[in-house]
Amino acid sequence: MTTLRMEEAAHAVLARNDRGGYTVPTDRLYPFQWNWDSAFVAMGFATFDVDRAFRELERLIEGQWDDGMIPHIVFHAPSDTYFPGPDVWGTKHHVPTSGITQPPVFGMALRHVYEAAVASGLADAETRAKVLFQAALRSHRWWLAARDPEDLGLVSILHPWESGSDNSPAWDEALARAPTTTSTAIRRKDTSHVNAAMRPRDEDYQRFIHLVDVYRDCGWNPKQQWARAPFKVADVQMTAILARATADLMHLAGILGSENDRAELAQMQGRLVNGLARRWRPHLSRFVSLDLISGADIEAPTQAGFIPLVALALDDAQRSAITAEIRRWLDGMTVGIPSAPAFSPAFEPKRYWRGPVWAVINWLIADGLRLNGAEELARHIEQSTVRTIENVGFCEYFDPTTGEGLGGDTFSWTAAAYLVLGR
Ligand code: 2M8
Repeated sequence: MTTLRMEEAAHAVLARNDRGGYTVPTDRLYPFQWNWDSAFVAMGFATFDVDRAFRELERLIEGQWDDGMIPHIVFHAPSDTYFPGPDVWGTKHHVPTSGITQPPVFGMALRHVYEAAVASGLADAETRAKVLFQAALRSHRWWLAARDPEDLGLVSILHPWESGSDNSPAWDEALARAPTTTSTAIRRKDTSHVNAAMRPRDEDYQRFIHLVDVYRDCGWNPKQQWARAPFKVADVQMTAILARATADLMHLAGILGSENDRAELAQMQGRLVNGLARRWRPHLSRFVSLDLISGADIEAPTQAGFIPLVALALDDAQRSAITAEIRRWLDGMTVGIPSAPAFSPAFEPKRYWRGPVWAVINWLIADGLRLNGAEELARHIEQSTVRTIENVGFCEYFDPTTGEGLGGDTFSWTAAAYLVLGR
């Protein structure tokens, strides 16, 4: 297909997954609105329809909680093709939602969409962006209060689903402490849509649902959850995305907020950048998350170790070490960056977040490399992502060893990544 035909095909994927101002990740497998998927999708829409891009973000914050949290799933309309649905979460929000969150790409998306709207002359851009700016600011306040109560300069996940990298090898040790017993009956639907060999294992689901049971029993109260959490990881991927989104909001504060908002964001950003900078490990040439229950570094190699590129200005030694490490992970692969490298004992090239390549991860890492002056490697990653999508379609993820498309097809965030990275 020509590039133009592929762009039309990407628009068609987004149109097909549109459920009325919000976009499902893909039909049946994920029939609701997901938090970070929608942020990426909004940036994809911004390449051709800024009004619809705003709508995506506006619909997401319909699910925002009073305390500021933006949930990881908003259940706008019922569907029985996904587990766990709203009954399992039991959050009692007026729009049904899950009770956990996901990476706050929202602030990055807001800047991207707002700038595209201004460039295209959208009449109500500022009014709409102001509402979204306040929602983003409230959610960042929630992050620091609820998920960094000990002032580490790092925000924590209490559930692997929050990371977006559900069954990443990074969580293996920490998740093994969560029991496999559940009070909720587990009725997986994912394995009826997608080959079970490409999905998390049953044991992972048992632990995932055990955690949901614990937090539901806390009445979704952040303080109680923090005190009782059997899984608590200060995650460098999450912190980096939050720090970057905070910088993007600071940039917008001059137009969309007040001087106080800007000062508050600057203070948050300083705290996060300092916390993140302390997670660099020279002997690994990447950043590492911290298991707050054991107190140990999480050294298992995963893509998360490179995500701080989006938020930090690395020094020369760090920059050459991290780029060499990324090149090592790409070595021998048909397409990179693998979510776990081929040299890792945990590497499974077809199993979800244990090896496959994800277009949105490449998007973030390429963006961070460019910010850090590694233009050539950034370009290489973007182009190989675009070529892979052209070869096999808008798949959920890709086998790094073969370039094969895996998981769900006609996937929204892959279409959005194509539109943004292909420009
Ligand atoms: C995957 O996660 C959901 C749970 O949130 C699932 O497997 O049921 C992850 O890839 C996550 O990052 C993504 O946001 C979601 C929807 O695409 O699917």
